[in-house]
Amino acid sequence: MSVRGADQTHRAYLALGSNLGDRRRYLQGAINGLARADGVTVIAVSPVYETEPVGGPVQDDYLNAVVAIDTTLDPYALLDLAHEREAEARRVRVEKDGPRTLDVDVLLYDDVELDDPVLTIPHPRMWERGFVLAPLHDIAPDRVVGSGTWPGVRMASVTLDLPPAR
Ligand code: GSY
Repeated sequence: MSVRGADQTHRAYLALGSNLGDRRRYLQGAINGLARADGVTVIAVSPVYETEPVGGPVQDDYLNAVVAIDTTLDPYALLDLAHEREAEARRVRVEKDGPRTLDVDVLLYDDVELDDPVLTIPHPRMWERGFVLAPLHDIAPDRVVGSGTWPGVRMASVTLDLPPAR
């Protein structure tokens, strides 16, 4: 991977998901928290989708969305920031692929390809996940190959807001 100078801005896409508690509040809290971080500007927030759980135990449906950011953070610092947002939502890892207050995944970072034990970009399972592709297609159609309709994914009745300007 090569990432240019620290002040260079990179376009990244993050997937957000929640299926526990006040799902919309967790997603909006994550977006606002990302926007508060140094070196991050939230550029776009997708529509929200209500989605059937993929994998794991029987559990409630998720709300999923994707955000586009411009960032001077490198991919690893961005991953740390994603984990901080999950911790802020008091996410507890009880069961693999089980219900969660908040999941934040780094999907894309410019056209960087990265595969090591800490981080894989593009996200290795994103191309088979309608709950990622539908909202990503809405805000970055050029980054998605496909029809724009995916099974188990329907538009939710809630929306998310762009965060307040800093
Ligand atoms: O990988 C993200 C967490 N997750 C999800 C999700 O966000 N949405 C849906 N529909 N299913 C999921 N399974 C897992 S694990």
